[in-house]
Amino acid sequence: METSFVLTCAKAATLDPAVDDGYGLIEQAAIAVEDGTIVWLGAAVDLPPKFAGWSKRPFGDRLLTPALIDCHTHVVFGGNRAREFELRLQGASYEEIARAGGGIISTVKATRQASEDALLADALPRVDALIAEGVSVIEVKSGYGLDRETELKMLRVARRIGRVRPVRVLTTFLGAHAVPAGGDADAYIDDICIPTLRAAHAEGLVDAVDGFCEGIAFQTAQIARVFDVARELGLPVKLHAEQLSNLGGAKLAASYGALSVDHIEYLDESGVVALADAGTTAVILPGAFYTLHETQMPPLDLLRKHGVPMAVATDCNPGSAPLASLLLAMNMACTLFRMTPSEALAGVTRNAACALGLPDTGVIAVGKRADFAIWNVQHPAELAYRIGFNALEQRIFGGSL
Ligand code: DI6
Ligand code: FE
Repeated sequence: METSFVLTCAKAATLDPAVDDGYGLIEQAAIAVEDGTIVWLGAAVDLPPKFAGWSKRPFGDRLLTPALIDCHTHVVFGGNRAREFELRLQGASYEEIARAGGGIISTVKATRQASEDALLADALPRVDALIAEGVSVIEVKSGYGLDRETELKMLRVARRIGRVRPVRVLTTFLGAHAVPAGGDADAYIDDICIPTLRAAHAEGLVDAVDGFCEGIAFQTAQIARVFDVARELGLPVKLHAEQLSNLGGAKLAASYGALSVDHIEYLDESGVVALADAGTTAVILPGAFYTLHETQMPPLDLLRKHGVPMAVATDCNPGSAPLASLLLAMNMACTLFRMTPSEALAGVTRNAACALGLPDTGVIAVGKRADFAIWNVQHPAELAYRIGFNALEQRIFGGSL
């Protein structure tokens, strides 16, 4: 395997924010890669002579973008919730099903029963679907265990995904996802969730800490106790916030310097300002909005007004977003929320990297990882425009063709 080469293509969308076309386009581009890292990029006619002898990888009339990043998933879980889908179609709401012991709690039961190998085998097809769309980084949350053993099992499975597939996996501890059946929320946080976080961290299984701040899950004061421990352990935080109501979760997360707040359909302007001040990324999850047939739209105009970066992710999970296509999530963000195609592409590349605190990927620039997606399209707007069509020609992962 050659470790240095020069890629050429008709167009590179670098996602360089300094270029004001929204895509950072370079026409007839060349990109020099050495040992998995970008060492030069620009117009092919300007390629410096020192790269002239390097082997060439011509991609003709193709479009090249950074490889995609799915910054919010729950791809590790047992079973599925197709029955609940049927109930919702008969009129039951997501909250009613959750309060009746269905919802997240039914997936918890299935996940506790599944072996590590079975969970991995179930997760891989979902991961493969994402990789097939040019994804190079996947965030994976725990949160369907709600006991020490199962939360650790989920995180070990997430780590294994990164060993058996050519994809980087970032793990997020989501012990504060739901109150176990028959349990007390405060006791669960103090006696199970926090000790489990410490154990998972000690085993090197946690890259970030998340929670579900919602009427059907946890209050801000309970999330704050988890975040205090995250801070003590030096772990970054993120939060499922203002998805079904506004409890002030985004402001709480911002006060901890959160990497991201996710969902945020009910976020108001004071919450948006808090995100802007903290440098927190807003993660937009149109798959859950679509699946739950929601009507409250996330405040995109306010996020734009205050300069909050927006990411887009699948939220791939068995209940509110059985979605394993990041391209479809981009299309939904545009069609449902009026995001522009360039915002959607930034949302699954540059801003998704910010949502994960990953400085080495998400844009095409010197010094970044050589993670690319090469598409059989003429213009980057085509990526969000098509529905149910994957135009990926090739993915390059860490310089490996
Ligand atoms: N918000 C979500 O969208 C998922 N979790 C969360 O906190 C839904 C999880 C599920 O319904 O299984
Ligand atoms: Fe989620």
